Amino acid sequence: MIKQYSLSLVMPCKNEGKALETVLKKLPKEIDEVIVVDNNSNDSTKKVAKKYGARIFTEKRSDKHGIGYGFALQKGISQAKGTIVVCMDGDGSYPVKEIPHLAKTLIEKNLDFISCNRLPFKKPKDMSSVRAFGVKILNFITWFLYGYKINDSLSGMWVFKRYAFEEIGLIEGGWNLSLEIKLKALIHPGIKFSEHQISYRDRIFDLSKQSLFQTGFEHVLYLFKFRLALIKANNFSLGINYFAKE
Ligand SMILES: Nc1nc2c(ncn2[C@@H]2O[C@H](COP(=O)(O)OP(=O)(O)OP(=O)(O)O)[C@@H](O)[C@H]2O)c(=O)[nH]1
Ligand SMILES: [Mg+2]
Repeated sequence: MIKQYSLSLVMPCKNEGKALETVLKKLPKEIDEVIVVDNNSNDSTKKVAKKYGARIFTEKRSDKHGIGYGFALQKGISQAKGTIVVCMDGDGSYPVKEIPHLAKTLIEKNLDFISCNRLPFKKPKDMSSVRAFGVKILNFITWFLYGYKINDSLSGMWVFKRYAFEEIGLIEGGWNLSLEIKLKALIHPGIKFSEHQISYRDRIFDLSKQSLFQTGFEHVLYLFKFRLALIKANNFSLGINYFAKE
């Protein structure tokens, strides 16, 4: 609880047992509930989540590549009871201890949505150079197509007021949800969006299962498709006049 706002932390988890324990051990007292959305994990994910009193949900849907990241987040956020919702990976790469400060910033600056910016990195090993370059390309395409300057279009950590989620409506089931949630929050005239710097480190356990090039390609395609959909919906007001919203 911060001021009169309750806090829910939502984490999609697929085989993150070891990493999840390190996150839940450091949980700040201000967090009122933790939601873990599991997807057929065959490790200790559920056991660990239960040990720390998290609410556990199962989401079996996945996209054509077998990724259920977006579906898991949709499920988790829709079940959250907090007036402020925080989403992040359950792999220990995002800073759980920075949540109270981010939530305070959201409240005090009267914002609706904070996307947590990982760049620039303190140490080069915090993110591979291929991935960091990919993020910069996506940032550029976002600016080019939508007119918004964003530092980290692929951040997987967001802090937002629950009603913002109800306002924007999410549909992406795979990795594109990360772009979708930021774009929809950015372009929504009633949502005050901002980016805030966080510390970030590469995942601490297990090798990444991410297929960088396939995911990157899907992201580029998504950015173009979503822009086209806006044009078709006659949303021409969105253009290069709209620089960083804050
Ligand atoms: N429930 C569920 N969670 C998933 C699924 N795919 C990924 N996740 C979780 O979503 C979060 C983000 O996935 P990551 O594998 O960390 O993706 P990434 O951060 O791009 O890549 P690395 O951290 O380098 O592996 C993690 O907590 C995963 O466990 C899925 O299909 N279902
Ligand atoms: Mg990760």
